[in-house]
Order: sequence, then C-alpha cells, then structure tokens
Amino acid sequence: MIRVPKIFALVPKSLRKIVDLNVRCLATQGSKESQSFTMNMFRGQLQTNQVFPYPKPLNEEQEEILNMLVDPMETFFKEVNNPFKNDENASIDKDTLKSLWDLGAFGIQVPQDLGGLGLNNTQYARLVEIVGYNDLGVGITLGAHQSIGFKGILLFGTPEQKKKYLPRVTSGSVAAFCLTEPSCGSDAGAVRSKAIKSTDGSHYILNGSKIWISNGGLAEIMTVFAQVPIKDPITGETKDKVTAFIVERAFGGVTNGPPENKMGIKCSNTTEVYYEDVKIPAENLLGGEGQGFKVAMQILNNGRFGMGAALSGTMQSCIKKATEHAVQRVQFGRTINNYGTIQEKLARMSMLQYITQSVAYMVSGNMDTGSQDYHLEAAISKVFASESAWWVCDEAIQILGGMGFMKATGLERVLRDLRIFRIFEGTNDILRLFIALTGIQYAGSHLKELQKAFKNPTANLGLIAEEVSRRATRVIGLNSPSIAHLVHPSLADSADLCVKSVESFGSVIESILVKYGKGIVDEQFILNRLAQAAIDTYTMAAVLSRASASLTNNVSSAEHELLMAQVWCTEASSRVAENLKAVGTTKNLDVYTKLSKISRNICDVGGVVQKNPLGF
Ligand code: MYA
Repeated sequence: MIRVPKIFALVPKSLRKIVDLNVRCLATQGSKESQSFTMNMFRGQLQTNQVFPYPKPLNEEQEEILNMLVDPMETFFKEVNNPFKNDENASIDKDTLKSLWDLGAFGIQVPQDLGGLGLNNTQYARLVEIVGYNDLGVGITLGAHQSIGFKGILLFGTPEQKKKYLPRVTSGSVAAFCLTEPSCGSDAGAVRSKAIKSTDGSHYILNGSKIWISNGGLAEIMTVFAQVPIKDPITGETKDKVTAFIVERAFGGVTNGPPENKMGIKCSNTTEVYYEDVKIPAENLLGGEGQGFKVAMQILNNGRFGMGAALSGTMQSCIKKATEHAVQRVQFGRTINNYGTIQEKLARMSMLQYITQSVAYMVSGNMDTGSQDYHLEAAISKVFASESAWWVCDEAIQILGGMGFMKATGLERVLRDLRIFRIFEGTNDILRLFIALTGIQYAGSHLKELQKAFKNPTANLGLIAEEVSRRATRVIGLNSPSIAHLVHPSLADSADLCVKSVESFGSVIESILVKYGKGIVDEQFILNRLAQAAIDTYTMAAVLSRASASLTNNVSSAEHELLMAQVWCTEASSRVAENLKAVGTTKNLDVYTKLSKISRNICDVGGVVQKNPLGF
C-alpha cells in the first residue's frame, strides 16, 4: 500500500472535510483549467501565459493597414466632427454620419468580403481610442452598432445570417442591442418580452418592449432578447427561456419612442423600442432556442475591452488639457505645475491612463491570439476604465479651476458623457460581483476536487502532493513562485509585490470558502473587497508586463513607464493587503453589519433618519 506522506498534515483539517462548496455562482467555468491570470489568482496560483510577455498581436501588414486608417479617422475628428454641436443638438447631423459610414467606421470588424474593414480586436481598440479622445457620443453611436448591436451576428450568426446582414450593417443600416426592459436591468435574465413559435415552426411572433436602447430610433437591424416557451424533451415541462433573434424594423410592428433627454452622450440616440406582433422568420433565431442569456453575456464580454480602449483616449485628452493649463497658469509667482498638489494630480491621472490602456490592449491582444478565458479581465477593463476616466476628468476640471467649469473648455461635456460608463454594459457594481463570484467558483471547484482526492488519497497522490508542496512553500516561505524572470530587472521588487498579492489571495479565498460555503453569494460587502483586490492585482501584472516590454525594447518613454509601474505596484499591493484583511477581521465584519443596519434604517423611513442638529 502506498503511504500518504506526513506532509499531508499541512493541509488544514477544515479543508480535508470541506464544507459544502457547491457555490451557486454567476458564471460557468466549472473545473476547467483556465488560462486567465485573474481566475487563477483566486486559487493563489500564478498563471502568467496571458500576461507575459505583453501581447503584440499585429504583424507588419496589420500595423500598416491600421496606420492607413488612423490618419483619416483623426482628420474626420479635426475637420468634420464638432462635439460641441453634437452635444448642443443632441444628434449627429447627416453629413457627419455619412463621413463615418464612408470611413468604414461602422464596420470595423466585419470581414472585408462582407463589406467591412476586417480588423481584429487590437486594431479596433486603436481606432476607438481615437474616437474616445474626441467624442464619446459618437463613440456610443458606433459602439452600440458594432460592439453589441450586430456583434451577435459576427459571433453566433450562421453563414447565411452573416451573408445576409453583415453587408447591410456596413453600408447604411444601423444596428442595436435590445436587452434592457423595465423589469430587466442588471438582472439580465428577467426579460418579459415574449416570442411564440408558430405551430408550423416557420416563424415566431414577438411582443414586448425595451427601454434605453442605444440607436433605438435609428436601428434597422436589432439583436432582440425575448422569452420563448420551450418544452423539455425529457420532463415534458414547458419553461420560458431567453432566446436571441435578429429582428428587422422592416418586419413590421417595430416602433420606437422619442429620443431620451440624457445627462450626457446626448448626440447618441436612446429610445424605447416596442414590438407588436412582429413576425420573425425562424431562420432569424440567433444562437439557438433558449441560448439567449449566454448569447447576451458573450456579446457583452466580447465588447467590454472597447470601452477601456475608448476611455484611455478620453483620459489622454483630459490630461492634455490639464497639462496645457498647468504649465502656463501662474499663481503665487510660479506656474502651478511646480506645486506638489498639481504634480500629484497629473502623475496619478497619467498612471490611471497608462493602466487603463495597458489592460485594454492586453485583453484585445489575448482575444486576438485566441484566448477564450478573458471574461474577468474584460470586466476589470470596463470597471477600471470607467472609474479612472471619471476621476481623471474630474481632476482635470479641478486643475483648470473656474476655467474647467466653463462649457467652452469641453471638460464639463466629457464629465457628463463619462457618467454613464459606470452604469451601462453591466454596472460596475454587478461586474465586481461577477468578478468575485466567478473567481470564487473557480477556486471552489479546485478545492472540491481536492476534497474528493482526500477521500481516496492513494489514488490521487499526484494531485495531493502538488497541493501539499504548494502549501509547504507558502508556509515555509521557501521557493515562493516568482515572476522575476518575466519582468525587467528594474521591476523585480515590484514583481515580488504582485506575487505576494496573488499568494495571499489564495489563502484568503480558501478560508472564506471554508467559513461561508455557498453562503458567500450573499456576502456582498466581502465580495466587493475581493473584487477590488483582484482588480488591483491584475492591474499590477498588466503594468509590470507593459513597462518591462518598454524597458527591454528601449522605448523612449521606458523610464517614465518604470516610475509609473513602480508607484502603482507599491500602492496597489498595499490596497490589496488592506482589502484582503478587511474581509476577515471582526472589526471590519462589525462595520459591515452596522452599515447594513444604517441602510435598513434609512429605507424604513424613506430617506435621512436624523433631524437637523437643532431639531428643525
Ligand atoms: S446593454 C445592457 C447591459 N446589461 C448588462 O450588462 C446586464 C448585467 N447583468 C449580467 O451580466 C448578468 O445578469 C449577471 C448574471 C452577471 C448579473 N459570461 O444564473 P446566473 C452564465 C459568461 O448566475 P444571473 C447596455 O448597457 C452563468 O455561468 N457566462 O445569471 C448598452 C450561467 O451558466 P450555466 C455568464 O444570476 C450599453 C448562466 O449564465 C456570464 O441572471 C451601450 C446563468 O447565470 C458572463 N458574463 O446573473 C454601450 N454571466 O447555466 C455601447 C453569467 O451554464 C458600447 N453567465 O451555469 C460602448 C462601446 C465603447 C465605445 C466604443 C467606441 C467605438
């Protein structure tokens, strides 16, 4: 009989008889091995394949093609588009839209033989970065069309659907993504629109309505999500399941409300859309009956890096305005860029832009080289970009002072435009939970396997030995995993900070799983802190990778990038430690309980509970 090694004792008893780890989570990764850095971080493991070296997915020809498109795009924004006018009119005029169609900007990723530019995600990222630099309202018109509007046809369309619709969406027919309803916002599965299949199976009849649909008043072609009653072939039970359809306005019965009066991205068109007895041919089913929820999620996952790319452009333009002001504005005898207060602002603004851009191109690069495991990183890209851009624009306004508050400077419009980015395409709050729960599920599945292995240790010695050795190195601190060989030598210390964050992540997740089991899904105070720690850790890895590549290739800004990467890793690793501590200490748990109680009190009385201090 093979003896189980004594080192077995290194695995805590609690883990050997792990509590119910059937964590019901938001995602599906199961126990499949993931290449995602973030997913593996939840197991305390370093998976660096998608992080190091920094992706460089374009060959010379692709770079050349991209360069040929960059100039006309920049010229369009300099000479044709007027963001002030677009905002003022709350629309984009016909000539401006026509120029965008002529540029091919509505079909960036559609294959060339179907009328598009045939670009990959990285090339798309570069072009939308220019869009984000100049006009986010135009960006949403373009993004709602291709990032989500017809993305489903690109990803899931049959060859016939692609052949029929892609040439149209590149030559004048606007597309829209129609998911949201009054009852269905963050809860994407709560769609009420209904499509009933005809008895001969030739078509569906769709009824329902959608709200806040970008391009809703312009779209000729829509990806629409509706419930379809589906009979289970085994149980015979009929259940409604979300299903995706390609719907043409020309089918009849499709109407829309007036353009919504919004805070920002005013020139983009947002309306309600109504479907009344719309007859959809059965061949317009997208991705199969009952597959609509996954189709929607995949479309959203696939488009999220675009927001990161666009917003890195927006931040760049805010930083430019703030810098131009800071170097010429004299106060107290010196230009204000000489003061530490302004220096810290500019440095932090620039770091956030650097990280946002590094993450966006890392995700697009991974997607272009065939990764399927990019969902958490895409969510991080969206969350990080939208929060950073808001902060950067706000600080730019602060640096400009009174000037920043004036419409003419253009920053107030950008700030208004930016506000929605933390809300749509998955609110940042929902995406934080998605990141944390998906990661936890992945870690949980591993622990579950381990739990099974311990039931029959002799048959699973390999798995157990590997785990035991991992734990031994963690406990003893010897031969800790390292990424020193993957980063430039000047970043070795910063890389250690990143590794430490990953390692502590693993042990914290394990103890959380042991403590809460499946109940973790309801612990949102904890989940938010874990998500924040994951965001900080992944962004550390992304900047380490990019700065290392710049240093190795002697890029002219390499020393500047080194400074930003070092500062980011120092500060982010401290935040990770703080957040990981905050999920376990009695003091913090007590704070969450109290916060929850404060909120309940507020809801009980319908607002602020206390009176004015003078009793008024
Ligand atoms: S469009 C509207 C955006 N709306 C949303 O994003 C909705 C957010 N809600 C959700 O994402 C989901 O409902 C959540 C799931 C995450 C809350 N990837 O029972 P479940 C799987 C892959 O846990 P729920 C807009 O804003 C899951 O594993 N799979 O689901 C316009 C499970 O699978 P299985 C996923 O509790 C903006 C199944 O689905 C994912 O309901 C315009 C059910 O899971 C996922 N992410 O909650 C922007 N999630 O059954 C314009 C779940 O196999 C573009 N699953 O276990 C701008 C572009 C930028 C500018 C560009 C310039 C050009």
